Amino acid sequence: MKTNSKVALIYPYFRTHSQNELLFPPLGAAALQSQLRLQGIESQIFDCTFSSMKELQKALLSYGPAIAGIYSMITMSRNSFSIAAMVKSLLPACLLVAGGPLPTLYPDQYGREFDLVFRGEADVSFPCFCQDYFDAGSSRAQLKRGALKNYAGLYRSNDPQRVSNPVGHHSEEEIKLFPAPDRSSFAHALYQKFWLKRTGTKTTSIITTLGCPQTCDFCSRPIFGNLFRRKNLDSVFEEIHQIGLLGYDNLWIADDNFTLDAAFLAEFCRRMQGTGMSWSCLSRVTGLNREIVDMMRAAGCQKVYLGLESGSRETLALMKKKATLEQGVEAVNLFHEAGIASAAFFIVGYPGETAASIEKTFAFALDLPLDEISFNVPFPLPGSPLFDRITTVDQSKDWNRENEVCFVYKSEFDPIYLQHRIDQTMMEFREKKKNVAAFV
Ligand code: B12
Ligand code: SF4
Repeated sequence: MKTNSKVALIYPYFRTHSQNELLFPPLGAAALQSQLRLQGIESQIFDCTFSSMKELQKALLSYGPAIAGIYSMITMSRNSFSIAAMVKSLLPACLLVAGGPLPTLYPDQYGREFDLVFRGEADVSFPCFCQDYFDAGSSRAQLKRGALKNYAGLYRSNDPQRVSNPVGHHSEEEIKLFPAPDRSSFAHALYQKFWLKRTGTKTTSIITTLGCPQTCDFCSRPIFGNLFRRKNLDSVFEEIHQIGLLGYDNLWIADDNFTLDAAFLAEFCRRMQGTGMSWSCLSRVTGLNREIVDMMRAAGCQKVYLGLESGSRETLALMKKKATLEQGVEAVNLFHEAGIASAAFFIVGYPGETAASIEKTFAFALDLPLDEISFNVPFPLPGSPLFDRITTVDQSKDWNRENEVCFVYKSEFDPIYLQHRIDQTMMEFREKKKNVAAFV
């Protein structure tokens, strides 16, 4: 009898329809799917974005996987656990595996409900494990402790069979040989419909570099960490070509800090010219100058997302941002003058800041020629230095929606007042933009 050797990769995000919602196909699942297929393993992605729990249930029953791999992150933990419970009751023989940012940070919590957890970058370890599991007959009884030692980042919590393998990062040389993420099974028409309605472009995400060497206090980089690595630009441009064939005309570059390596950025910009595709990216405010910014514009860059974070020097120091207010102002002006739209993220209510410094942030945001602004209260992301410092984090609280103004720890600031001031500032910002548009 042929053993079942099918892998289901489940991305447990169901649309929230919140106004901050941004929809992108999950690149982690796409990366794993291409690696699994390279090894000849049958797999299917179940992207829940446009689906419902009922539809997922029906689709999983009909597919009948031997392994169900479920992604999880801070806004999706409840969904991940509900889906795991559903798989357990409907497909009891199916091996449950968790991966992604939150299982990486809380392997024990996930290990109680899942058979196994893969921490960190799972491009090589997870497909290798799947192959060995199938070769051994797809049975839980085969999961001997000794054999499980071979897979980087693998974690199993049940004593005395506990396994906790070290988490590693793939080297730049390895990454340069990885296949492009397999985007073939996503609902591209629905993603494009969403983006056309929202921005008039057909946007999708891409990753060209991994990791960020900075150490901002509030940031957690659970998967790619501090080690900065570049993909092979030949492969990146083959991926961009494929993305174009799927009907997209705009890229949302999801790298932690796309402008970090000036030589890589320059080569990217050179090759981007003539593709007819526009793009946006995340950038720090440091290391920029007019030449770089003009080059980005000539290559089709339409928007940058900047982590300005605060209008107060003292608060920037608390956040260990290693960027000055002046550098923030200069970056915004450079992009503005080059005709690249800029969107800025701010955090208000940082532990240790004052009511006066919060007001400085609101004033700073209104003063700059920015095209979009957004404010958040600090969210101590597990894995960040901020999280380690705050002792009053309520572990049972997580986000269910993007950008909620809700403290998950005992803060000295009143969230109702902050929400009120955020709403006022947003209203002032919209008014200012209207007046500028009328003047122009
Ligand atoms: C793109 C992105 C988004 C996009 C789109 C998400 C999407 N559909 O992919 C948008 C803009 C919508 C977004 C929004 C948010 N995001 Co976001 N996002 C990212 C970002 C920058 C890249 C994700 C990505 O594509 N990575 C590339 C792929 C290849 O990596 P990966 O998904 O991690 O997959 C690897 C492993 O995790 C693992 N793996 C993945 N899936 C599985 C499954 C199994 C079974 C296994 C075994 C392994 C495994 O293997 C993969 C290959 O190595 C990451 C930061 C980062 N650099 O990773 C943050 C990140 C995931 N986001 C984060 C956050 C906090 C948010 C928001 C809550 C922010 C906010 N203020 O609203 C929202 C919530 C969105 C929501 N939908 O609920 C955090 C999560 C932290 C946490 N502890 O959970 C991260 C890590 C950023 C950070 N530094 O804090 N995000
Ligand atoms: S906030 Fe940005 S610059 Fe700072 S550590 Fe995180 S990814 Fe790097």
